[in-house]
Order: sequence, then structure tokens, then C-alpha cells
Amino acid sequence: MKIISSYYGSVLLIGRTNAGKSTLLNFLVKKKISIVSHKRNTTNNNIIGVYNNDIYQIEFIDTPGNIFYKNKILKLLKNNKYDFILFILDKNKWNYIEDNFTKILSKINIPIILIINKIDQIKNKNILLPYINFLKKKINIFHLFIISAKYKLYTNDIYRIIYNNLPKKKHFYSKNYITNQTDQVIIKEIIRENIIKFIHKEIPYLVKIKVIFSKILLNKINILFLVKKINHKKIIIGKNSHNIKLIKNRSEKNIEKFFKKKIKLNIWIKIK
Ligand SMILES: Nc1nc2c(ncn2[C@@H]2O[C@H](COP(=O)(O)OP(=O)(O)OP(=O)(O)O)[C@@H](O)[C@H]2O)c(=O)[nH]1
Ligand SMILES: [Mg+2]
Repeated sequence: MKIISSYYGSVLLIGRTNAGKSTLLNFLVKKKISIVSHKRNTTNNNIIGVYNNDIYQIEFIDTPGNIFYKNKILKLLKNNKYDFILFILDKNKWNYIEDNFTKILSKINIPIILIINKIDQIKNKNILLPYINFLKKKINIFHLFIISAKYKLYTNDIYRIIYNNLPKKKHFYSKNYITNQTDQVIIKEIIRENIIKFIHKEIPYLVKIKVIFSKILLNKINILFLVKKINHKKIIIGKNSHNIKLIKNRSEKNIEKFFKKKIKLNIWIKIK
């Protein structure tokens, strides 16, 4: 009988808000488990996504971009053992935020895969070489990638570098495990993403979402939005219910895609 070795590793994704961490996580685990938006501080807790095949299992941890400011990263690094850190840069944006991070990373002994993301938006490619030289002086890089997470450009090689350097280890998760997010949280996050998409300004951050009755098996999901002001309710509903219809229809589709089944979504809005 041929014995196949198994490899397991844990990889932490860090970077400033909007750098594209969640976009990359969704690509790496081949499923949309972390919501993405152009607004700041979209992700608000650590999200685990697991990539699985027969030989390799990799746990990826997506983090909120705002941990930069709160030094939460120190705690995260202290309590855990990662095989790699994916440090994701938003194009050539580098300021005190990245500097602070670099200081912390220089004190720990974890290989850093540095990723320059959004290459599709860098029109003048001549800036890259000096930028890379600058980065090499700033940080001890295990490997550097220049990618577009959104358009999946030059992204596949990330697996190869991780695979080739993972320890032989028993898989930690069962084969079908994809994320630490419960069904309820996935549903909530999908809806939150669509509120952010369709409602402008700060209102999306003021809505509390409750999945009050979720029986996915029965294909019916009831959602309650709790808002503080009548005005917020009006904005969310929109003229001729335009906004709420968009949120409902898009969320319904996204939830169907995630759970691979037909569902019916009902949304109520209550002023608290
Ligand atoms: N053009 C372009 N846009 C990208 C790329 N990767 C991500 N984006 C966009 O950048 C925005 C932020 O992406 P996210 O993945 O939510 O960023 P994040 O780092 O998770 O942000 P936080 O959760 O706030 O920390 C979204 O609008 C993405 O569509 C890319 O390679 N190219
Ligand atoms: Mg995110």
C-alpha cells in the first residue's frame, strides 16, 4: 500500500484596511467566506478559511485591517503559531501603518510572504523595481508576489510557495471543513455586505442585523434589521422600496450560491 504524507499549516493574512486581504482569502479557499467592500474596516473579526486537498491542508486567517491601529496584532502573534504571514500591501501605499507592522514582524520568527496587491491599478510599472528595492531594505522577505487578488492575476503561485514549505503534519480540520463562520454569521455577513454596497454613508454601520429564524433546511430565512431612527429606516427602504429590494434580491442570490440551494429571504426593519 502506498502511504501518502499529509501536510498542514497555518497562514495569517495581515495588511491595512482595503489592501485586499478578504478578496485574497476568498480566492485561496475557493469560496466567498469573507465579505469584501471598497469601504474601510469591512472585516471585523478573525475569519478562518481552510483550503483542503488530499495531501495539503492550509488554514488561512483573515484579519480586520484596523488591527494596525490597535496593536491587537501583537496579541494575535503572541498566542498563535503560524507557518507563514501573508503581508498584503495596497499597491505602493507604504506609510507609518506599514512601518509599525514591520517593526512588530521583525521581532518574530515567522517567514513573511509579502504581497503587492492591485497590480491591475499600477499603470506605471516602472515604479515597481525601486519599490521592491525599498521593501527589501524594510523587511526580511521570504517571498514576494505581485498580484491582483480581484482579477486572479499571478495568484496561483502562492500555493506552490506555501506547499513547498509546509511541515509534514496531520490535518487539523475534517475534510469538509471550510470556515469557522456559522451559517448564521455567513448569512449576516452576506447581508451586511449588500447593505454596505447599496446604502451610502455611515448608515450600514448603524444597522444591527438579526437572523431571527434561520431554517436553511426549509429554505426560509427571516431577517430583522434594528435601526435607531425612522430616517435610517426610510433610507434603507428607499424610494418605492428600491434599496431594500436590491439588498434582498442580491442577498438571496448570494446566500443561494453559498449554500447551493434555493432560499427565500424575508426582511423586516424595526426601530429600536
Ligand atoms: N483593482 C483591484 N481591486 C481590488 C483588488 N483586490 C481587492 N480589491 C478591492 O479592494 C477593496 C477592498 O478589498 P477587501 O478584500 O475588502 O480588503 P480588506 O483588506 O479585507 O479590507 P478590511 O476588511 O477593511 O481590512 C474591494 O473593493 C476589493 O474589490 C485587486 O487586486 N485589484
Ligand atoms: Mg477584509
